[in-house]
Amino acid sequence: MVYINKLAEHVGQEVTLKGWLYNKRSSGKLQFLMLRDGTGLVQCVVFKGNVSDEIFESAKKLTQESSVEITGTVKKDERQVGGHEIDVKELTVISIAEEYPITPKEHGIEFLIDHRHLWLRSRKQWAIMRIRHRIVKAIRDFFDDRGFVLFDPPIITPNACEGTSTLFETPYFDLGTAYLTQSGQLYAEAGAMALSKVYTFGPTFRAEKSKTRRHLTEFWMVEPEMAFYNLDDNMDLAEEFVEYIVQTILAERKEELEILERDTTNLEKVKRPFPRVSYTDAVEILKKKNHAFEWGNDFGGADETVISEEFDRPVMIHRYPSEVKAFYMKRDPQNDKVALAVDMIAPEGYGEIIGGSQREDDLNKLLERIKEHNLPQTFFEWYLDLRRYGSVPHSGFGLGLERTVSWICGLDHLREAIPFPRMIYRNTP
Ligand code: NSS
Repeated sequence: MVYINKLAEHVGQEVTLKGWLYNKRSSGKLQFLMLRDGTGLVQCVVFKGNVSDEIFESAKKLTQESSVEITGTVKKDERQVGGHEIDVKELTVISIAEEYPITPKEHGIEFLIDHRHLWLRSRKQWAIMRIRHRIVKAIRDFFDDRGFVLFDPPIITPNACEGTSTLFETPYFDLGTAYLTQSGQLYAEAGAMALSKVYTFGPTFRAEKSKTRRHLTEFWMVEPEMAFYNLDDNMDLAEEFVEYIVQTILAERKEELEILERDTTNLEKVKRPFPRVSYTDAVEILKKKNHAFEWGNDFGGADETVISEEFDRPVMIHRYPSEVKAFYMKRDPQNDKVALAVDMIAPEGYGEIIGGSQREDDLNKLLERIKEHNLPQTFFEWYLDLRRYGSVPHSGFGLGLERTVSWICGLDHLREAIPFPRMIYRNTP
């Protein structure tokens, strides 16, 4: 058996393909079967003069998404999808599909998501999943090649990391309530003290009440954490990382970006250095554009878009008011009102893709923060130990995988960036 994406190696040869009927046209003695096998599409031509009557008849009976085995000769033909065509000699039906719910006509988005298990077979979804996979590989290659160790944090945790309002609870035997992790960061900090540079990569959970196109309740996040990195080192790494992901996809997923009709002009500009502006200066940008905003608030999606329009590549906003940021962020020694935090905002209205910071490494200050945030100190004793036993400056960030996929693919909504999206009003299929 040969895969469609390897046909170039078999021009002039007879091959056997296995797959599904994507669509079909016929005219008299000819039937044109568009076959998909998960690696690509190829047109298979059934000519009445070349095959038995049985084969010609069984080709006629094939419905959309029927599974089939086809043997024929590979011809090079640049005009065809994928650049090849198959001259069919043999055809065996594996399974005739019932009437397929997804047809070439336009379907509403709710209908498509209800049929997500089938929708994934469509050309655009195929392209998105292949880009997602390549982004995941780029992420792992980037860190693996730079001496980072993959470090897997637990998913079941006893407490909150990013704020108590978005926790998913689960009963946990005699120990009461446990929570699904919102971020592996606190554990990654322990990892960095043991291994110097680590990254976590896995699903995280947030009971977000928001119904926006930028929120999922289950999403994947990659979180590098580095001992002896300050905020500037952290930003250097973040921009190198995002440049690497985008440039890798532009180089290696051209066909998929074309299928998605992604205009890549803006992606091509994603090169270091990225602009860096302080939160305070970003507020000034908003004011200059007559966009009502008060210093001290967190930016919403609309604010982020207005700020990012000032720049032609991702922008890093640093030093946010400490009040709106998490308890573990270090305050700026030059100005106690701001935290050594950084968010990276993607261009084209895609919003925040990275959130990170330098961490508070002073035991007493961290204890104060835990009290201010009304967090139960007993649960954080292990985390405080990291400051008791050889505390060092350290930093890290988290990049949301689906937001990155959505931006690079040019999608309208995060729900197409993950195989089976989980949102406030949807946990099926
Ligand atoms: O809340 S974050 O801004 N930061 C953290 O969780 C830190 N603990 C990361 C760290 O420093 N190690 O989330 C990080 C990113 C954010 O920029 C988004 O890209 C993504 O995670 N994110 C989400 N993606 C999809 N859906 C939701 N609900 C979501 N929330 C955050």
